[in-house]
Amino acid sequence: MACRRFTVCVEGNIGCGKSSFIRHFANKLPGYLNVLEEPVAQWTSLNNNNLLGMMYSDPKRWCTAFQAYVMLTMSDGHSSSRGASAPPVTLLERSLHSACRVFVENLHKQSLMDSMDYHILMEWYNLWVSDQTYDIDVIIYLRAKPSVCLERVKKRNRSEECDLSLELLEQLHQLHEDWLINHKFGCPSTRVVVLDAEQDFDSLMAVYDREVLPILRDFA
Ligand code: DCP
Repeated sequence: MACRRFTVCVEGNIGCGKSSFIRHFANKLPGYLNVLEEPVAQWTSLNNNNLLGMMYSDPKRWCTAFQAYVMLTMSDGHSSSRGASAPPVTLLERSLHSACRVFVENLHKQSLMDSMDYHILMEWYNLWVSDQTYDIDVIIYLRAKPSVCLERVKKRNRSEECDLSLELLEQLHQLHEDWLINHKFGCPSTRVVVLDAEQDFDSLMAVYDREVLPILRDFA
């Protein structure tokens, strides 16, 4: 068991509360977990450019560059969870998989991403995931209605997301459902735990402790 690595990945719509979930368990199990928060800071400061902001301002021009960079930074995260000195349990916020199965898929579906760009990113994705480094043991899907996510996005007021629409959240919600509930695309994990992420913060953390701590502790 000493060499076996266990990877848990948190997925869900923008604003569903993935960061709070990750920080909660990082505080709860210090030393047990290799916690990898999503590298949003890297996306907003690439060579002094805010690529996330550029993608929202002009998606047709920048969405491929942005998603290619997201995939690269995510791939770094997956790899770091396999290092010899990494703790046995890694908790990832999002993954290379949701970048492709949800975001790239949606941009292409909405005709914002060119078909050639889409196929090239998918070829990179297929190459990456043929390696076990990108396997996930458990996916925790924080499921919340798009309207609830929108309220939270508005409340946190991230400047790049000031024009984020309910329509976009509905599209992304449907793709999470297609991927994790309806199994329309290949799923990188045999185990998907679906949690209702709509309650208030304190009730949520109590549910998360009850449902997720045993999964993490099983391996830690
Ligand atoms: N994003 C994107 N494409 C990706 C990953 C993220 O366009 N492949 C964008 C969507 C958001 C921002 O990056 O504007 C961060 O999105 P996440 O949902 O990954 O993270 P949040 O911080 O919104 O998560 P939560 O609110 O659940 O903590």
